[in-house]
Amino acid sequence: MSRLIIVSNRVAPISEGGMAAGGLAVGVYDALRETGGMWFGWSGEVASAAPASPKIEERGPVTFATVSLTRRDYDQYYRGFSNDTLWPTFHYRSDLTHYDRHEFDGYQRVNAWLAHQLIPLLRPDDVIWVHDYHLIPFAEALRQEGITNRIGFFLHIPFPASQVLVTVPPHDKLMRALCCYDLVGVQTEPDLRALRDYLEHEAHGTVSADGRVDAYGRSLRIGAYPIGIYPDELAALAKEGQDGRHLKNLRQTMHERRLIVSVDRLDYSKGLVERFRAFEKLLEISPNHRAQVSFIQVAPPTRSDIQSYQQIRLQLEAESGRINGRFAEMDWTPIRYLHRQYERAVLASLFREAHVGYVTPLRDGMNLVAKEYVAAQDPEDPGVLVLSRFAGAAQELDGALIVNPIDVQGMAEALDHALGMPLDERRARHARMMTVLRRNSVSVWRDSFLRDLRAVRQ
Ligand code: GDG
Repeated sequence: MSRLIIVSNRVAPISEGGMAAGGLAVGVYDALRETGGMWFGWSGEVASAAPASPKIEERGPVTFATVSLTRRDYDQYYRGFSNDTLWPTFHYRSDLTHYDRHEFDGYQRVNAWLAHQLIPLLRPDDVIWVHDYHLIPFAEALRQEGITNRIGFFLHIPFPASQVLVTVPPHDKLMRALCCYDLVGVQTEPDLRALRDYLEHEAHGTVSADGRVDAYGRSLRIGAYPIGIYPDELAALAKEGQDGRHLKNLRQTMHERRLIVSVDRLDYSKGLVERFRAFEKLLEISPNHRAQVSFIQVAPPTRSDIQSYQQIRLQLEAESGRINGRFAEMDWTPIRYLHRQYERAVLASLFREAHVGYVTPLRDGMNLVAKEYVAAQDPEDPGVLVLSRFAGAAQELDGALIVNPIDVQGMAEALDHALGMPLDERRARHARMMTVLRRNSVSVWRDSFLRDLRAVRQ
């Protein structure tokens, strides 16, 4: 089978045991190990000058090829256009979108430069799979240098409604570039409908019922490929951690209280402020939960050099302080807000310990935490997932209590419902969701995308 080349903004650091930090990295790494291949992208380093060529590391059948970025490239391509223009817009936060034409120029320049760095490493029959919004123009840049290989693109974040996408001034250039791929994958059917709508009504292209597109003089395919996890591996990890130090310490401080858990990068798209207020509302409207329930929010820092991220951090610190000040007692802190990263195994066992998984983003491409929470449960005595309807995962996880994260009162009621749900109902909901997680695992996601990519132009 032809060699696989993965291109992503960051090349995930793979630890000695071969396990990377997140589900995506593990899933992609497995595919590389099976077929042999290369993972190309940014090393995460910012250096004073651009490297002449990528740094190459071989590990078994997988080659890692990484480059550093200059400060200017980082500011324009990564911090600027990717994370201060595309990220907020694609998450329906046009109010936070900042646009600077020089940053867009930098975004295109860095994409072209990255493509140029990859070309000497390519073989004619390689299949190239590019990931996420940082790299929309990557295929166009390769095509301009005469590369004819099959190239696929997967968007991990939501594809926004046309009327939102057109607020990005260079939307037409972005979408022309997107059509240089052979296959474009998005997470869910609503994302696919939004993409189709843009292609038909803004680009004046045609899209067939089975996803064949003709637009901007190019032919390609589009499809929905919901990303998954390895549910059974996560369950095993969660079980193993039950007697670990972190869990023992936690239990000692809980005194048999019920536990609600959330884990998110500290990002404004994750709906943290509304979530804190809904927990406050729960304590307000159901005093029986006071001193009986604790809420742990793990929120590791992310993109902290962007102003909107500094603001959400301040807001959250203020909210958790205010709510704790209002309800805490000598021996009970309602919200434990942890602004730091934990090991994957610790998080998995924390999920298993929690009676409620509280996952309420304002918008999310998929949200793997929702899936991980479900997989981590004890099937005999599972917890309940409270899930935002605006997470891609809500399209699949119909055993969750689905909420609208804007509706603080509605979320408080869902928490109350979850905390009181009888065992039979919890088991039935959990079993239903586990069936879906096993059916749509990360290997199914990857294999179906790659099968469709390999099939184009055959
Ligand atoms: C993007 C899209 C889409 C979190 N804190 C820690 C930690 N995590 C892990 C989680 C999970 C992953 O990071 C986060 O994945 P999500 O899917 O929840 O969210 P994004 O980071 O926004 O991911 C999203 C995803 O791409 C995949 O396509 O689902 O919609 O936005 O695995 O467990 N891991 C460790 N320590 C932490 O403190 N080790």
